[in-house]
Amino acid sequence: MDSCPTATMPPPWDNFTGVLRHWARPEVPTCTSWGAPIIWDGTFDPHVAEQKARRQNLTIGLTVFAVGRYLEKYLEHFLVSAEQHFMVGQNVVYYVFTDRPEAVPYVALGQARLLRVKPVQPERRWQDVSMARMPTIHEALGGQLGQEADYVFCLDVDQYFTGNFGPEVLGDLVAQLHAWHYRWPRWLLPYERNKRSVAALSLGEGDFYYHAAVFGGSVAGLLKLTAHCAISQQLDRERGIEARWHDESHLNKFFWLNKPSKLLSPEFCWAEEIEGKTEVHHPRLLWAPKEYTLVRS
Ligand code: 2GW
Ligand code: MN
Repeated sequence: MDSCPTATMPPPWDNFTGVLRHWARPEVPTCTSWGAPIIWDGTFDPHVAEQKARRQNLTIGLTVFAVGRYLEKYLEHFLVSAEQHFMVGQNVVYYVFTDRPEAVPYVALGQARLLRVKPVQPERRWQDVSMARMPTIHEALGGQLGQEADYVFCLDVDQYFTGNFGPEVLGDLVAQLHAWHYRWPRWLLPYERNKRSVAALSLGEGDFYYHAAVFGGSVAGLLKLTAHCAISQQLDRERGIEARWHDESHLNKFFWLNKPSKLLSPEFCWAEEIEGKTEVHHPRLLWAPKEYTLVRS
């Protein structure tokens, strides 16, 4: 078996990837200082991961929120592309959270795939729409979602799949490297710096900057993550402060305190407008274009 050069303990990740081929991508970091793999195209065998997941008869949840205008604008493309690329051949359950259940588009689903629509309150401020996802996901994990799924991925809706997004991404706590920031020195990363916020990290803290558009894990791992973020957001609110990047700031604090067991390369959440990054071989999920004037008004 391959091992992480810096790991002091047996790495927790060979369950799904089989052998992680570090040598396949010598130009990028494929292992963190605490021994978690960073999944780049070419470092895993998708068939090994798929067969392992099939043998375990896993069910994988996918949560997505489509509130207000984001429903018409993004949800259909998100779901249609997920049917083509997300956990193909596995048992999948989509949880679509929306303020307008009746407006959810019909999307034909493959075998062993189902979609549940869950009503949520529309929040007045978009920052609250984004942050309200943490307590809502937490509650779902404590109920039906937590009972029917083994692993869950929680995604922004303003993106679409363009390549295979399979069981190689599964792990107890999975974090996404942010496409804009993955090469930046850590003191420049856009963490919350105000010490009054629960999300604050000092200049010497932080491992990577993680993107809240994609995170995942086991039900137990995500119960812990969503509880941390929901409680921290509430504490900040009681003090009259809001972290710089809302739920994403609290997520970054959580992953500083609780190291992710697996990291996804920016190929798993890529922005097409970023140019000249030859290490990005195979984008699997792309940011959809934003029309700020339309949706943020
Ligand atoms: C959000 C901003 C402005 C106007 C509307 C909305 C909005 C968000 C909305 O009207 N309806 C809605 O369902 N949302 C949900 O919140 C949707 O699932 C969306 O993907 C998610 C986050 O909002 P988004 O995608 O506009 O924020 P980004 O792409 O700038 O996201 C990053 O930063 C956010 C915090 O500011 C979150 O942490 C997000 O996870 C990050 O990717
Ligand atoms: Mn987004």
